[in-house]
Amino acid sequence: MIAAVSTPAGRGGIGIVRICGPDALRASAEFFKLKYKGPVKPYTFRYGFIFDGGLLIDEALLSYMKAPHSYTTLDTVEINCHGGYAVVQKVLSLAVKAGARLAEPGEFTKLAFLNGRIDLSQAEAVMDIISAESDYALISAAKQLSGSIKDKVSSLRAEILDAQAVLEVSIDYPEYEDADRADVIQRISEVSAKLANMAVMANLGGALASGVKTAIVGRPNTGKSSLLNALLDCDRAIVTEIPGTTRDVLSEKLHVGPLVLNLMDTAGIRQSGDVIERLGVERALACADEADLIIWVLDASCEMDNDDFSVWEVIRGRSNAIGALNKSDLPPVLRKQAIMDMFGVPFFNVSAKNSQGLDGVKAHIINMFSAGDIEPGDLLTAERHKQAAERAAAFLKSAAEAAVAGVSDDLISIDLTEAISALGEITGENAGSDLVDRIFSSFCVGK
Ligand SMILES: Nc1nc2c(ncn2[C@@H]2O[C@H](COP(=O)(O)OP(=O)(O)OP(=O)(O)O)[C@@H](O)[C@H]2O)c(=O)[nH]1
Ligand SMILES: [Mg+2]
Repeated sequence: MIAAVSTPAGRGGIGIVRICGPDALRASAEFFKLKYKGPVKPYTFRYGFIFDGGLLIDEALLSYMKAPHSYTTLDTVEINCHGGYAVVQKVLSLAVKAGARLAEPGEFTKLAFLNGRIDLSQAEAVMDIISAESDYALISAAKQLSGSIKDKVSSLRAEILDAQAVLEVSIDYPEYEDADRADVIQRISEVSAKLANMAVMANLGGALASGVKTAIVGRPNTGKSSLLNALLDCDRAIVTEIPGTTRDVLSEKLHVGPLVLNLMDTAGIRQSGDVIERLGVERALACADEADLIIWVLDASCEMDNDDFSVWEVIRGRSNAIGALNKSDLPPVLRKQAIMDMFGVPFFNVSAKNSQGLDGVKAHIINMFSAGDIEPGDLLTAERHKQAAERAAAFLKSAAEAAVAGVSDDLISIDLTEAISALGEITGENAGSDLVDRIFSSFCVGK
C-alpha cells in the first residue's frame, strides 16, 4: 500500500492525499471518521473528519475507487482535505501510520502501466499533460493518453509481423520464395519510410509540444536584447549602447498564439579579445546550433559590416531562420527587399525601441510552425519515441536491402524482430526495467 500527496505543496483550497493498495479503505478508516455511518460505496464521496487519535484535524471528503476500475487498477482512496502544508502532511503521516509507505515519484502511474491498464506512451502522456504549457502540447498529450501513439505503433507492428509471417512460411516452403519476397520487400520498405518520416517530423512535434527553441542572434548592438524585452513586454535584459553588453544566454518563455517560444537572447557574435565575451559568443553559437528557430537581428540604420556577414555564415543553409531589420524608427540604410533578395530569408521591419512590427514577426512564426494542416496528436513529440522510430526504420531498411541482395530469410527475419522490439520500447512491451524506472522517476510525487 502506498500513499502520497497529489496536490502541489503550499496553500490551496483543497489538498488531496491518495492511498492505493488492497488495504486502502481499511487504512483510511483508521483516521477518517464518517459523519454518517454505513459502508463506503465505490465512486461516491463521503463526508467526514480526520482524527489523529482523539484529536480532530480537519473536515474532509473521501472517495473510493474500487479495483480494478481505478487509475492504478488497485483499490484507491482519495482524501480531499484542506490544502495547507501541515494538514496534508498530517493526513499523509496518518496514512503511513495505518500501514502505507510513501509513494515514489510517478508510482501510481507506474502501477497503471505495470498492471496493463495503459501502455508506456500513455503513461508518459500523463506527465505531458501536467507539464503542457500550450494548447498544442495539451491536446497532443491528451490524444497520446487516449492511445494515439499506441494505436499507430501497434498497426505498424502488425504490418511488420505480417511480413515476417510471410518470410517464415517461405523459410519452411522455399518454393514460395520469389513472389513473396518481392511483396515482403515492398511492405517493409513502406513501413520503414513511414517510421523514418515520423522520426523526421518528430522534431517539429517536439518543438511544438515543449516550446520552440528560439535563438535571437546577430552582431553586437543590433538590438537583440531590446527585441527580447519588446517581445516579452518587460525590461528583462540589460540594454546599453555599448557593443558586447549581453554575455550569458537569457531564456524566457513567450506565448504566441497556440505556441510557446523559449526565447533566448544571446551575446553579439564577433571576434573578441575579451575572454568573457568570447565565452558568451561560444554560447550564442551553441544556442543557434540547437535552435528550432533563429531570429537574426540586423541594424537597419547602418550598413552591414563584417560581423554581420560572419553571423550570416552561422545562419546560411538553415531553413528555420527569419530576420528582423531593427531600428526602423531611424532613417533606413538597409532596405527590406534588397536584404531578402540577398539572403533568401524572410525579413521584417521592426523597432524594438517602439515595439513596432512585432505582430508581423509573430504571425509569421505561427505560420511557420502551424505546418499546414498538422493537428496536435499527428506527430511524435518525445525524443525517446523519435529515437525508437529511427531505430525501427533503420532495421527495416537494412532488412529490405538484405532481401534485395538475396540474403537468407531467417537473417532478414532477425532485423524485423529488432524493428518490432524498437517499436516495443515506445509502448513499453520491450522496455527494460531501467528505462521504465528512468521514465517514472521524472514524474511528480503523487501522480
Ligand atoms: N533607435 C533605436 N535604437 C535601438 C532599437 N533597438 C535597440 N536600440 C539601441 O541599440 C543599442 C543596443 O541595444 P541592445 O538591445 O543592447 O543590443 P544587443 O544586440 O543586445 O547588443 P549586445 O548585447 O551588445 O550584443 C541600445 O542603445 C538600444 O537602445 C530600436 O529599435 N531603435
Ligand atoms: Mg544584448
